[in-house]
Amino acid sequence: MANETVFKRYAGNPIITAKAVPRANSIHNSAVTIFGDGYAGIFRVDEINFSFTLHVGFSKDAIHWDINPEVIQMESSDPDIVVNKQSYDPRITKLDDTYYITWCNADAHGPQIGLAVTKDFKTFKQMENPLPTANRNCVIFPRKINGEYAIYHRPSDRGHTPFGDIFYATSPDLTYWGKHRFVMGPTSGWQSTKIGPGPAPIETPEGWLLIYHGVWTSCNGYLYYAGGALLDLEKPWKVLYRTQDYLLAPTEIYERVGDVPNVVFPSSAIVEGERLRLYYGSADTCVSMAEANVPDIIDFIKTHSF
Ligand code: BMA
Repeated sequence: MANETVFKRYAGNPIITAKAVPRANSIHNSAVTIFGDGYAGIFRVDEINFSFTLHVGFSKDAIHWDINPEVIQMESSDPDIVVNKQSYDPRITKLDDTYYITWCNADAHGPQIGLAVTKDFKTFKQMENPLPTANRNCVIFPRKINGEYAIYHRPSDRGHTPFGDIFYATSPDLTYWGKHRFVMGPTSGWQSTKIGPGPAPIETPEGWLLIYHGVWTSCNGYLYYAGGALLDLEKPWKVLYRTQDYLLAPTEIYERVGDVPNVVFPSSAIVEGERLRLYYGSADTCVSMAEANVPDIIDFIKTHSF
C-alpha cells in the first residue's frame, strides 16, 4: 500500500463491483447510512446502456450489500419536479427520523441537484429541486443550523467543469434556499482544479468535519483525491483548518484502473463511536472503503493544514 495517511483501506476492497446488479456496467460514487439494526444505501449504477440510475441496497455489516436490481421510482406530488435524467452521485443525511437523499441529474438544462426524503428506504418522496442548474454536489447537514436546514453545494457548468468552489446555503422549509456563502475553493496541488463536498458534514467538538474531493489536472486529465476540513459549528462557511496533504489518493490498482482512471471519490461515511468508515468510488468502476478514528482525522487535518 502506498501513501496511506490516517486512513487504512479495507483489505477486501473493492467491496462492491458491477457484479452486484445484473445490468450494471459499474457501481461507484454511492451513499450508505446506518438504518435499523443494519445499514442502507443508495447506489449509483451505470447500466450497460449507459443510463445512470439510483438503486437501494441493504447490508448487515456495511461490507456485503444486497442491491435491488430495479431503479428507485421517486414519488412526487408534482411530476414536473422529477427530472430522471442520468441520476448520479447520491449522498444521504439522517436528520431526526428522516433520511434526506441528494444527487445530481445530468443534463437537465445543465446538471441539477435532486432531493428526496424517506423513512423506510421503500418509498421515496421527491421534493422541489433545491438549486438551479448548474450544480453537481449537495450535502445536507445532519441538524438545523440557527433553526434552518443547511447544505454545502458546488455550483458547476454544463461541461466537464474545470473549476468548482464549495458554497453554503440555508432554507426554512427545504424548498426556498438562500443566504449562499462562499466556503472554500481550489488551492494548490491535488486540489488545484476544483473541489466538492463528499459525505454529509460530521459534527465534532472541533467543528464540522467535511471530507471533500479535490481534483488536479495533469497532462493526462483529471485525478481525484480526498481531503478534509474543519468548519465553524454555528457559522459553517468559516473554515478553521483545511488539509494541505490529501487524506486519500488514487494509488491502488482499483483506484488507478477503471472507466475513469485515478479516481478516489469520497461520497459517504458511517460513524460509530470514534470509528469512521469512508465509502468512496474507485476509478468510476467500483465502491471501496477505508477507515480511521475521528480524533486521528481531526488531528491530521489540524497538523497538515495550510
Ligand atoms: C463526479 C461524477 C462522475 C465523474 C466523477 C469522478 O463528479 O461527475 O461522473 O467521473 O466525478 O468520480
